[in-house]
This record gives sequence, structure tokens and C-alpha cells, in this order.
Amino acid sequence: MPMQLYAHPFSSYSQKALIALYENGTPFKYRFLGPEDESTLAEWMALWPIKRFPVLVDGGRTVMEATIIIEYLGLHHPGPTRLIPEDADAALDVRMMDRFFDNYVMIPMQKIVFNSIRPEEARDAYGVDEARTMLDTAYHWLNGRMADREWAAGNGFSLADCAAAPSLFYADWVHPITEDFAHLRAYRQQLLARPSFARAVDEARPYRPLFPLGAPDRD
Ligand SMILES: N[C@@H](CCC(=O)N[C@@H](CS)C(=O)NCC(=O)O)C(=O)O
Repeated sequence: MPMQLYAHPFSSYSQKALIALYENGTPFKYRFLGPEDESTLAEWMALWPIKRFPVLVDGGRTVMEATIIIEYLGLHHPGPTRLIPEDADAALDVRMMDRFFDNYVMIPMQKIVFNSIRPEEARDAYGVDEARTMLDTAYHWLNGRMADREWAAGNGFSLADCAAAPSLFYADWVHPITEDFAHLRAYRQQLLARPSFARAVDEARPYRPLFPLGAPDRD
């Protein structure tokens, strides 16, 4: 029985895990979470009552959280692309940047998106302002960091870049990375050119009309 990934192609955290699977050509069964497949949805909700995806099932083991899924793949299904360095100290940098992208890019980006689909009276303008300020600060810091680096941490493509790719992809849609941040824009383009992420972006293309704030005509 191959591993199974409960995911949706348009979901940023699903893409993060998919990049790791595609990097290494790891075989898995895509358990597509869509409203038309109630039984897959029910299986996923039974596996993870918190109702967040992606979720990976490998034999009797259920693994939640995109970062931990990538850590699990590296331990139990390693491939030619090592996404977490063997050296423990170098691995700290990778994990630090993974946390950075989740906490300070992905979460504020999602806050802006989710706010837009709330009923008008439940919207949180203050929270959205805070999220935009956080993105501005994150862009500024990242732009400096990426001035003399190819990838977010270490010398090669890593878990940190798996987190960076979808978070910067969607963050730029909701809060544009302006021309002031040339290094960060170049890094985002480089991520888009990485075949594993390009595949995830292509698979998600049909869902762009569903983007609540309107998807731009690019990328
Ligand atoms: N911390 C989780 C976050 C996962 C997450 O928020 N996934 C989104 C899809 S991108 C989700 O499940 N959304 C469903 C919802 O908010 O109801 C991870 O790293 O995997």
C-alpha cells in the first residue's frame, strides 16, 4: 500500500508537502480533498479532527503538519534531494527558516485571505493591518537575507525552501512584494522555476478562479 497524502492542490501547506514528494519522486497516492468526494473528506476528518491538511498516512502511521511530513519523508523515505542537512547545526538553520516562513509569511498571508471570506460584520480590519505590517517586516528582513544567498538556508534546496515557495507565492498575491525587494522577488522567481514547485503550481492552476481576493494574471 503506497503512502497516502490527504491534500488539495490549491492549498499552500499541501503544496509545501507536495514539493518534498516531487523533489524525490516519492510514490504516494493523492487523496484529493474536494467537496465532491464526501468519503475521502470523512476519512480525513476521522484521522485528524483538527481538520487541517495535508495529512500523510504511511501504513499504520498518521503524520500531521507539513513540516513534520517532510521530516518524516526524510527519515523513512529518503531520496536524492536531502531536505534537512545531516549536520545537526546546519539543520537548525533550515528549521529556523522553515519556522520563519510558516509563522511570519504563511500565517499573515492566510489571515488576509480568510478575513476576506468572513461575513462583512465579522471582518477584522485591525488583524489584517497587523498581518500586512508583519508581511512588510518579513519582506524587508528576507530581502536582506537573500541578497547573497541562492536558497533560504545552507547551500542547497531544503525544507526551508519548501516552506518559502507557497508562502511567498500567495503572499505576493495578497500583499505585493514591491520592486524595493529585488532580492526577494528574484528568490520567488527562482522558486517558481524549481520543477517540483512548478508542478505544484501547475496542478493548482484550475482552481485560481476560486481565490477569494482574485488571482493575478501572472505566475
Ligand atoms: N500547521 C498546519 C497548517 C495546515 C493548514 O492550515 N492547512 C490549511 C490548508 S492550506 C487548512 O487545512 N485549511 C482548512 C481550514 O482552515 O478549515 C501545517 O503546517 O500543515
